Amino acid sequence: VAASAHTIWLTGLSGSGKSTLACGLAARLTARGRPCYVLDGDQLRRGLSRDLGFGDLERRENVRRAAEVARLFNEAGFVVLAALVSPRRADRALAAKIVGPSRFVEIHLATPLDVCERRDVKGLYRQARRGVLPDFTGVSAPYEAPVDPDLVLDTSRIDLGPCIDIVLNRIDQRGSL
Ligand code: GGZ
Repeated sequence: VAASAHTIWLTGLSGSGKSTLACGLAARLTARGRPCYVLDGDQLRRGLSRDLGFGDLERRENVRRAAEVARLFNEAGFVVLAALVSPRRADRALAAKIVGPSRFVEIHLATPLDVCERRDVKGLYRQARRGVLPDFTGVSAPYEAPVDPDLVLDTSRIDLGPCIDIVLNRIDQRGSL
């Protein structure tokens, strides 16, 4: 079991659809009888990464911790659906190294900034534009798009159901399930 457990790493802006896709994938994998675990940056920051902010170094540490947790779950046989903004290329490379490159599937949720901002589910973009929330990815902090991701998805153009199918097909092809 453990040998086939992968980490599906979803990277993208706040509001790009990472958590929704991670949960949708988890539901479908569970229905297939695959043990899986959703690792959500927003949730991690309420516990394991409670001490971390959003500066470059602290994001790097947050990503590192998430990757270490992903590795443990993979070793226990769980497919991990990781949903972290993880805006830096170098930090995602570190995550891949920790998880193991052969087990790491990188998916870029490339939903355009203006769409994410219009969704503004939590009102964070509004706060970021007003200058109340500093270092906000896409507004006042950088997002480095993956150079060679396994998949790129724009959730403003593809509905959740088809997105889930595309990801599952891609990882089936890779022999990752
Ligand atoms: C980016 C922020 C910030 C700043 C709070 N920049 O859409 P959300 O709300 O639920 O997901 C975002 C989450 C980002 O945490 P991550 O652990 O995924 O980030 S990273 O991988 O960069 O460490 C967002 C919210 O926290 N949030 N402030 N300044 N996102």
